[in-house]
Amino acid sequence: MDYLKQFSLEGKVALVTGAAYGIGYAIAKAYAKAGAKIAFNCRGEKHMSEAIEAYKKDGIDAKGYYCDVTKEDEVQKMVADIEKELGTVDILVNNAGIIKRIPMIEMSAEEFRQVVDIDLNAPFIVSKAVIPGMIKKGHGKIINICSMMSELGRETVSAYAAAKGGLKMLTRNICSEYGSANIQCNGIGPGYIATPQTAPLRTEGHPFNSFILSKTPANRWGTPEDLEGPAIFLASDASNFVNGHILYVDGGILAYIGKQP
Ligand code: NAP
Ligand code: GCO
Repeated sequence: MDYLKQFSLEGKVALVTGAAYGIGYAIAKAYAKAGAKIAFNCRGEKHMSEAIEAYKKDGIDAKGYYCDVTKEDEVQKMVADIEKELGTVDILVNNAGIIKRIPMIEMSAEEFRQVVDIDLNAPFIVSKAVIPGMIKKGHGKIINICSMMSELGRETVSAYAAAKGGLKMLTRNICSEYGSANIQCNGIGPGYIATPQTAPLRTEGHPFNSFILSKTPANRWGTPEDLEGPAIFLASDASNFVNGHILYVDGGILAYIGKQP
């Protein structure tokens, strides 16, 4: 038996939300290389045209859709358009997300709600839109991009940690509710990855940079490419009996007390 075949995504349709750049882009690129047809969304014209250009340069014919994942009508239309143009969504990666780093007592309720809306409510909305098609097709894969903040807190990220903790439990609940329809729903919990989202933490001399290196056995920031293999695994037949699991891809941070100063 060709063991690599079980990792193939040939003939599959993958929707990766927020995949104009960053982690989503890397995952979508990896899925395309594994044989999947790619659909992605973002909100702005500039990011969309730059992304289409970048995918083309990587030899990928990705289809971009304008969609704010917090808006259920836009999501329902995007999924219907994907089904018309590419086919039923076989693989969904709920990747779109934001963070606001504000001390909790200085954060407005509106700012808290905005983070939870994008990082938790949106994965519910998009999953709800694709699950009926997956049930009809007899299989589906949903991968939620969680975070180390699904397990740990830190100063200034209360909304983000609450949302990502909730996303861990939404992952387990989709597993529980739709596992019998042969839908596997798992999470990926990236560690600290070098993307635009963490750029403010990686500026020259920023104390957070040396802090993270001291907490990471691999002694480096992760790259979006570090997530490609785990994402392919969870989207492929190789993980058909893995369900409700959060796979941490963090260079060992969660296992490590930190380097002695
Ligand atoms: P990023 O570079 O900031 O990219 C975020 C993406 O989400 C962008 O494409 C953005 O598109 C999209 N997005 C945000 N709000 C949206 C909305 N309402 N509707 C549609 N798209 C929206 O972030 P990243 O570092 O790649 O992170 C991607 C995911 O991984 C996030 O869920 C993040 O929480 C998670 N994560 C990141 C790290 C890390 O260290 N970087 C670690 C753990 C988990 P627009 O162009 O439309 O804004
Ligand atoms: C932060 C970072 C983290 C990472 C990631 C860690 O401010 O602490 O942005 O939240 O983005 O979620 O897994």
